[in-house]
Amino acid sequence: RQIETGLSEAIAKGELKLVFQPIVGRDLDITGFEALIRWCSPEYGMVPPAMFIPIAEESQLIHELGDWVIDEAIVALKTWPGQYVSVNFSPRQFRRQNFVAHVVERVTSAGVDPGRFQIEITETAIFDNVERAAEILFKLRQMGFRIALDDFGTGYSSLYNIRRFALDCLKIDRSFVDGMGRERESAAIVHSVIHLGRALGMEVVAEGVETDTQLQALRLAGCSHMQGYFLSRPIDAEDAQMLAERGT
Ligand code: G
Ligand code: G
Ligand code: MN
Ligand code: NA
Repeated sequence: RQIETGLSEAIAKGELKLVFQPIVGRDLDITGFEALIRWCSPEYGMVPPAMFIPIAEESQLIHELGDWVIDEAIVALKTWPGQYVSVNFSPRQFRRQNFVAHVVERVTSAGVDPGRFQIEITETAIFDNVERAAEILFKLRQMGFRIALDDFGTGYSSLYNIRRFALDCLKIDRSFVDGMGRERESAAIVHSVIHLGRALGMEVVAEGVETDTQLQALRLAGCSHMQGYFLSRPIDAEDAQMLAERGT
């Protein structure tokens, strides 16, 4: 409860910041950045999002927080040459009434091309109302937004979801990338998701690339995009802008 009070004041006090982790193509060219929230609290120190997002999710706070993230992502998009920004949306944000109108309003009124704004959701967000989710994603895509399915492979009915929904990008969960070098099962799953994505014309991003060995194995497997500490940790907006302008 205490965290909730601190969190609701954190926005006004400027204690939140957004960091950006590059997403790179095969030649290490930067195609986008994932926006990740950080809370630097004078009271609690650095609070990881895994700790405060679930708390925010329990109340309306998630909407306030989410809007702040959207606006910060928009600021970044206006300063970078052409890359996209991938913004995480939690299930409750996605279920919000008028979600589509809300996001469209914020992004287009800022004069930002929706084609550079990627909406990252997990299978959990769509699971409880598949019909409604399909409608929302279809509308967003019609408006030109990019849609990514995050943590792919860890949710329910994965294959059903990619058949049913309009998606631009599949993000292979880092647990599979991590297991690739050790287990035949993980390697096989990574390979098949890469092929599936390719066959369906989707971008596939392997998450959690931590070693050169993983990077090479993913390249060999035909993976088009990668993200992880080996390539870059999440960095602040100024550093991201420099990378974006340099391109690699
Ligand atoms: O950055 P880190 O790996 O610690 O993030 C942990 C979790 O918090 C991830 O699952 C990530 O998706 C989530 N997260 C990070 N930033 C945001 C955000 O801006 N909004 C939402 N809803 N989730 C976020
Ligand atoms: O759930 P989601 O995929 O949005 O979570 C992204 C989280 O993964 C971020 O908190 C980010 O800090 C973290 N992350 C990014 N790259 C790596 C990596 O190479 N290894 C690990 N362990 N975590 C990573
Ligand atoms: Mn994510
Ligand atoms: Na993920």
